[in-house]
Amino acid sequence: MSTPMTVQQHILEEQRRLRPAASGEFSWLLSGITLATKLIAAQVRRAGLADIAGAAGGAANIQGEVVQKLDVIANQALLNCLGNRGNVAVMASEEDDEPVVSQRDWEHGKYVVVFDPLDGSSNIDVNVSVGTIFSILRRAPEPDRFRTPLEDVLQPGFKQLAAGYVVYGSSTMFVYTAGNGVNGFTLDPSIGAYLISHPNIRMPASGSIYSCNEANADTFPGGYRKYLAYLRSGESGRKYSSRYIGSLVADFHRTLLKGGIFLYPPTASHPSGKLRLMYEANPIAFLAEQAGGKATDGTMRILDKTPHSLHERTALMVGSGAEMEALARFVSPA
Ligand code: P6P
Repeated sequence: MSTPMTVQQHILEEQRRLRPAASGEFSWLLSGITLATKLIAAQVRRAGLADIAGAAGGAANIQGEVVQKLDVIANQALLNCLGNRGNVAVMASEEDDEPVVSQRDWEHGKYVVVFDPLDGSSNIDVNVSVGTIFSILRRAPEPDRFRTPLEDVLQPGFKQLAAGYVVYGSSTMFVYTAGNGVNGFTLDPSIGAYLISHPNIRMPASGSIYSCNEANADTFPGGYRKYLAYLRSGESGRKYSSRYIGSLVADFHRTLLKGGIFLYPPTASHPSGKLRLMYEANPIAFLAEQAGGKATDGTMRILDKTPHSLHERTALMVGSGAEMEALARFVSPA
């Protein structure tokens, strides 16, 4: 019986094919992420059974959000599984105010990993899909001056070596790109392995779903309101449905597979956008472009944005070419 390819085999084969000189270090790093997400999946699957789904004693993270216990567990799993890989120099998490240094040694510490350990965690208590999002950068060559860990992290999205997410939904799926297309793997809990289930994912050139928090629509800038009216009017020649889960990973995963558009424009409460550039928008944008889609902040390509702080926010519009090109006609760069 031939077993489907595992994510480890896929990563190794891709590294051998694309970077014959690769030392296997990159695939070793990615295996740290897959291990952490299996630990997280095990906890997410039993969240209602133990007293871990509730807020972690009301503690608040840098975002000022009540930290769910699963957030803490997920963050610790990633820090532990990546921290002992030996080739990760710096880790930066949505849960931590500052980056964590794990390997200052320039010879070994080649990589920087930025992640949102459990995105959408406010949905855990109502059993809605949540996710882990990650972005892998190369640590710049040894500088001729001292550089802080934060300087190692703050790189524009086009410098990402790899990016991906795990969506803890009806099944647990690992979706990633290393710059050569997007591939999806489904966790088989009976053997504890991610097996290839969605090879070479391509985002449809157009879709019939738009996704945004309609409660904010009255405070979107005018161009976005006109665009949503255009989608609803049928002028595009397509009938659209509205779907919004409130977990970026779940809303994007649907957009990746079905096409259409996800929008989080500027709002009255978040005039610069709500989503985080480094560990939400950048990895999602890399995946979208690798699958044939587009991602902007309404004025420019997400991957071209220069980050200025670890937790900075951005507007994010991401989706199929047809919907993104139509959007650009309504929302011209400032
Ligand atoms: P709103 C979850 O908190 C999150 O960061 C993303 O996963 C999600 O897309 C967004 O916020 C939802 O925000 O304002 O619609 O609840």
